[in-house]
Amino acid sequence: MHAAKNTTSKTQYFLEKEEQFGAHNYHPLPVVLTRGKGVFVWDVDDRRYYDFLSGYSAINQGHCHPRIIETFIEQAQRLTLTSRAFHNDVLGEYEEFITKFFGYDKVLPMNTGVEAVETGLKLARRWGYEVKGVPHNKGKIITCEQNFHGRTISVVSFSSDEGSRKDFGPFTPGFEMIPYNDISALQAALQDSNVIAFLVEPIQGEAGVVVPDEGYLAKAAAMCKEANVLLIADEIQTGLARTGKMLACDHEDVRPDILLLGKALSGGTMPVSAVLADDEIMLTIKPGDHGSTYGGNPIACKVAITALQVLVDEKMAHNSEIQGAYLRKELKALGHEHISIVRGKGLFNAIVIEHPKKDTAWDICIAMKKNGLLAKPTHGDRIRFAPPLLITRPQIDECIEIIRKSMDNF
Ligand code: IF1
Repeated sequence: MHAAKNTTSKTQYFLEKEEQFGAHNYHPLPVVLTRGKGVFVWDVDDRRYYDFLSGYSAINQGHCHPRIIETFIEQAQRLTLTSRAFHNDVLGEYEEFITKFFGYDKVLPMNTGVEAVETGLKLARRWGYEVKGVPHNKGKIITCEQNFHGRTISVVSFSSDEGSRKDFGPFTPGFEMIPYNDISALQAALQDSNVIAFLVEPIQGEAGVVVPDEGYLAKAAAMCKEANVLLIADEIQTGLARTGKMLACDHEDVRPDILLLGKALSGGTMPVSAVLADDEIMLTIKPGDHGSTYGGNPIACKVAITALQVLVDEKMAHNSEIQGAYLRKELKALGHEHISIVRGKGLFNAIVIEHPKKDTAWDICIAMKKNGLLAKPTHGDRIRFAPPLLITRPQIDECIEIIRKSMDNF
């Protein structure tokens, strides 16, 4: 009944199909999209929306970016997959491009974000036993409360979100959780000589865009170095210009030992992830020790080169910084009684809703949808605002107007 009030019969048709035949592991907004261009998406009734989620930051370059799509199609017509059993004429070119781009000796290509995380953890453990000399199977990896790194059993083994873990055990041992943005907790955890690595998001996305104190990352990096512990930065969501720099780590001139990338590495066209590290770490993995059928496939390689090039050519980090600051300023200027917090960096932002009614954030998202803007609530009271990075100032003005109008009813 509730859904029917907000949807047309055409939309309802698609909602019912998913409800009947798909697993119920998501609860999307009742909108059915059929095409996208730049900062916009259109639904099956041809209504246009601003996309303020950007596929959880996979669409930083904008929907269906012409250069990325052209690259995709060109390579798709030529060679799509060789597996890593044979060489192809694209992989090496991509490996050279991305390692020089980010300044690392080597790259290990994977597909999804969580595969990059798993790969980073495996690499760290190998390095811990074979280079650092931690006693076998005694290694520990430090992670943060409220983290989000993906959905595999090992990765949810160190999640603090009950829903992500309930009845999925037994879990993988070897992880220790500390509070995020807490330097003394990290200091204490690093006392243990069996600690191999510290895995951290430079800004916590799923937690509701939690930006740590200035200097946190730099201090953490220095302390890890001092303790001979690897810093693994999960930049799968914060990377690739989202926060106003190419990497969120760049805000504090931090160079992680292991860098994890995903999402926008393909501009939203296919799952492409990457793990970057120097030889001392990367060469601990030998032929046959790790891999993936699709990792480093020719389409992914070509698309990733173009996706990175587009970010640079269109100065998307700069635009993210400028428009992000403007968006936060205008959100604060709304002075809305139910917006208790506006926070973020670049175009990676969230508002926290304070309202006596529990589902207000969801209801606000439904109202914004009606007015032509799509955003997603998390944790019941937070709404993420993360549009594609090519959004312009007049477009932000229009979006602020939509947000204001949508919130006036609450
Ligand atoms: C879902 C969140 C975003 C990530 C970081 C690794 C991964 C992700 C920092 C895994 C994935 C996604 C997955 C998506 C929801 C989404 C999300 F709300 F859950 F936290 F973006 F904010 N590291 N994040 O954010 O990447 O394997 O999915 O490619 O529904 O699970 P993946």
